[in-house]
Amino acid sequence: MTLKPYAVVTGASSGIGAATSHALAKEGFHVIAAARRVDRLNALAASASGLDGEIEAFELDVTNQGSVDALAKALVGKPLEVVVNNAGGAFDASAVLDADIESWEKTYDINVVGSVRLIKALAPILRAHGKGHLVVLTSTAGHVVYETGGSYTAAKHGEKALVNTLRLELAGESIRVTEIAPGMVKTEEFAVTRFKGDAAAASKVYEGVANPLTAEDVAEAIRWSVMLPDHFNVDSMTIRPLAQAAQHKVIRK
Ligand code: 8X3
Repeated sequence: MTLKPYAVVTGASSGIGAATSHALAKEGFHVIAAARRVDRLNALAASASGLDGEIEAFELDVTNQGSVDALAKALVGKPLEVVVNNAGGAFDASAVLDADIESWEKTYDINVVGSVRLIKALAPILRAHGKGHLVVLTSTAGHVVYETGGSYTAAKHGEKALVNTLRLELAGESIRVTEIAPGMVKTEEFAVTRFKGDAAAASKVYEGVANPLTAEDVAEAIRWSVMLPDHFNVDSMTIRPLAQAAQHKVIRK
């Protein structure tokens, strides 16, 4: 029996990662949904029953080399075709001169170093399979900066640089490299984490905005770029709600 193509999605326990796992399982992938919170992953896996593909939970911490190595080991010999590097996040909303150094380190560690760690570990498996697709979730914060966004915008600019470097270095191989850069996406956790659990501050981000993007909207952009023919590479896709014409141009009613 031929195995279904495999896809790894990191940060899969909620939001964009969970929605992407679902979208790819619907397309027939065997999705390895990876994150730290296994209870959530198990619920996600159960929700995929009846789809063409399936979701398998895998406990992963992208800031831990041993954890990433264990994922790579589990995938040796598997037909891994897609890696969606989605684990990341913002952990403060402070001006640079008020910077909490540990928060900057954490932000860089998860968004940039964690991405390198994952991609470095899994690229040999894509190579062994003969073709593959690395999809990296950056952010419009990787394209422009804004006040009190320093730790996150710096990390996302770094992650974008990583993706662009990788595309140059993998040129000539059958591995596609795509950056998906969402703007305002309303998810359960992103803003709440950034504002350290302050739900009121988090909800202000989306106040009066008609239809911020959803996790499912972003998953659709990822799904579309993954399902394109192998010769068709989306280098970078910027997606925003209609109410957000630019980082600082948000229409609030
Ligand atoms: C999240 C988008 O505008 O909060 O990646 O930087 S923003």
